[in-house]
Amino acid sequence: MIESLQLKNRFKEVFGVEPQLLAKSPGRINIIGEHTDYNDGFVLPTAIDKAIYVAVSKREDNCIHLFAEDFNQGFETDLKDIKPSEVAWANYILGVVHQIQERGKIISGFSLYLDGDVPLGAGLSSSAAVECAVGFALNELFGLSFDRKDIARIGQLAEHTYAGVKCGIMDQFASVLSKKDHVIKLDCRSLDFEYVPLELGDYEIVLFNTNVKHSLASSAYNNRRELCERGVSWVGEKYPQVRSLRDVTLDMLDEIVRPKDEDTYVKCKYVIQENERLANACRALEKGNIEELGRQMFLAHRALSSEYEVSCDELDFLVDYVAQVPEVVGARMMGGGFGGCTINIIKKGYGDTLANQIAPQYKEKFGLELEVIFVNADEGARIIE
Ligand code: GAF
Repeated sequence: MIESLQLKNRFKEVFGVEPQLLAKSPGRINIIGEHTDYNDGFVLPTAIDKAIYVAVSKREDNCIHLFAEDFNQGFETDLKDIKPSEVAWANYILGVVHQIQERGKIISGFSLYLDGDVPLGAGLSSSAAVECAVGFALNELFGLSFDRKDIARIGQLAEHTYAGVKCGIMDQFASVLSKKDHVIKLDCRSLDFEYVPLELGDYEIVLFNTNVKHSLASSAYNNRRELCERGVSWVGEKYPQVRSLRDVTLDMLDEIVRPKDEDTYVKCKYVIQENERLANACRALEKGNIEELGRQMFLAHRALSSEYEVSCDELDFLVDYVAQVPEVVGARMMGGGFGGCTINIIKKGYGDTLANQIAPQYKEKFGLELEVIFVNADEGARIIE
């Protein structure tokens, strides 16, 4: 957690004035339902108690002055000249400003300071947290009257246009709409959702960070999305009511997609079955059957690895390892894939012992440090003061 006083002091040091407003928006975890969001499917995420913090104040002119603590770097531009930049971190903010302008809202210049404790590149959606913290803060600062769903959508489109990742809505939605100690069962087609209590009994969630950051992750992500869309367009030629994989059955895939292309078939099938696993997992969670919830997570991992092919050796090693450990009931890779964290459902208090057991073997095999991260399900974006 980052203290308000620290944010205010740093803002003043960097920009020479007091901030008018402090806001935060968290990173997220997802229990199950991966790569389903951009296919109009279901997801089961929640925000975590690690967030991106922003401090902002209006300026007298039309300039934007930004400063990112993690990079110890500033960035300046004019509101009349908002375009993608070479400075990667600034794009998440510029993309949000661009989306606000696209919606015909007038804002003046501002200074914005950014800090946070969401580990970067760990698959905990620090980028969505930046977009949502910025969207949330500017909405309040300039009285733009966006609701929380608008802010999530603005963040998602910023990611599409300024970061080049054609992501779904899950990460931004979780960052702004989560409720403490609950997960969100989100229908990514209608954006209807319900809060499901995250009651794990004798178990708790522990993340293992592979510390792998795959440079091809965004192109592979966009490729998976294209394969899904291709499958939908083939099925749609015969069944015009079909708009997304949400409307596609396994029979339709067998009939139409499989004869055309096996790889597209396997990817589409994964998505349909992942929605089924999520439904099973949700029922199990609601009944307090944590063993069954965990079993669905292991199944999901296997499919993500061998069918959707978005895992990597490091993630597979960690999931295979814990699958042999009686204190672990479920584990899988989490998020877009190719690195980041595994999410594990572990007997309370056993996370550190297990991490200490795995870390030396992990280091020996991959030359990387294994990091253990404890998280709690927290509420979404908020104004701090
Ligand atoms: C990334 C994306 F940003 C999400 O929209 C989602 O598709 C996820 O990968 C995979 O489930 O986090």
